[in-house]
Amino acid sequence: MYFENTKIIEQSFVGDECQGFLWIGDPHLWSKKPGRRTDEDFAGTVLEDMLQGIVLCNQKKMWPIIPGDLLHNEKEADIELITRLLRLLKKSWVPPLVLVGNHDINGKKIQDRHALKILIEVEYLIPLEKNTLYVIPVYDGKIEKKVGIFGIPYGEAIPREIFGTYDGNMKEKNKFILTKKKEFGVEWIAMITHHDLAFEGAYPTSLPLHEIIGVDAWFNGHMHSTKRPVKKDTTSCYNPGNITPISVDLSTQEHKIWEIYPWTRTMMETSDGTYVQEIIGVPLKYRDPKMLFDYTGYHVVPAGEAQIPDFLVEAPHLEFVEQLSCENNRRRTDEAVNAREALGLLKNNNIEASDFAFDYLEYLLEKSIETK
Ligand SMILES: [Mn+2]
Repeated sequence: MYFENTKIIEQSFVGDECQGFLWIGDPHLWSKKPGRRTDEDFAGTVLEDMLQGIVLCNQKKMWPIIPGDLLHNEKEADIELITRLLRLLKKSWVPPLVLVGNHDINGKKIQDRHALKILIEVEYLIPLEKNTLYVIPVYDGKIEKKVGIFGIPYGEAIPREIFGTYDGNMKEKNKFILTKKKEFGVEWIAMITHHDLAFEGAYPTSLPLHEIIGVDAWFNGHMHSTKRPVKKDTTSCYNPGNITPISVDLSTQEHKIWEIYPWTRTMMETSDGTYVQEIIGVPLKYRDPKMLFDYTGYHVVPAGEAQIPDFLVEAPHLEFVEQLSCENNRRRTDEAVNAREALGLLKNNNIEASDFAFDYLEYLLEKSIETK
């Protein structure tokens, strides 16, 4: 049972006010700016997008969820940025729930040297940690119902069940889940992850989606493009996408924040024609994609038509090179796009950017070794 040693923390200080949750995907707040962004003040743009989310949360009494990568660089040490972020978080009616993403930290565990830790320490953020289930009362009409919410930080294994496995038929399984939820004092359970998952059009080595017995809704950050939901037996899987585009390939995606109402009976279609509970996308302030990025020298090459450089073809014994060389595998990943953007900066002889590019390349290489 995944929830064997799980701490249950009741967040009852909101009384019967909370109406639902709001998804504020991967902000990537940074005191510098990603390679091709043209903003005078990139952090200001991201904070403005986040503020739209916080204002909506305050109006509608929704609990903000930040599914990882609140910060773009784990070495972030810009006091001005932290001050501006604190000023924003102070405006929220409740401290946002936050998951640790791959950009927030270096290594597996969040530590005192990470900027994110300051915000958790002063209780402006509530960390979604391993083995912790937050129980939040969420109002449904006139009735208060309890929602359970927990997170799996980046790099941690995703469970198949939370209350133990069950092999009986569907009806018996549902009864088992219901009984277990009652024991934990919740009626609906959401899990937040920050992983590469096999939604439509995702990277081929991404993790498969599957039922997690006991989890009603599985929400994933990390992948910045909006994917259609997927239904896996009793678990609905969502990948809503992030708020501010940091790479050119997502410049034209309509960036949204997403309202999540655990008790809604309104449904939305999945990628295979089944139905899951609806989440509602609220578009952020429109910014012309042509103004957001510098497209100088940028050529959009459709997947499959790109030429593999000779030096890559000559090194086929490396698995990541094989992956790059395989036409079907030529898809974007968050890390690869960022590495490419960072390398763009490196070419301009920017020392700080070269550190960043080096870190990314090291990370990519480590990742390709891990998947062997
Ligand atoms: Mn991200």
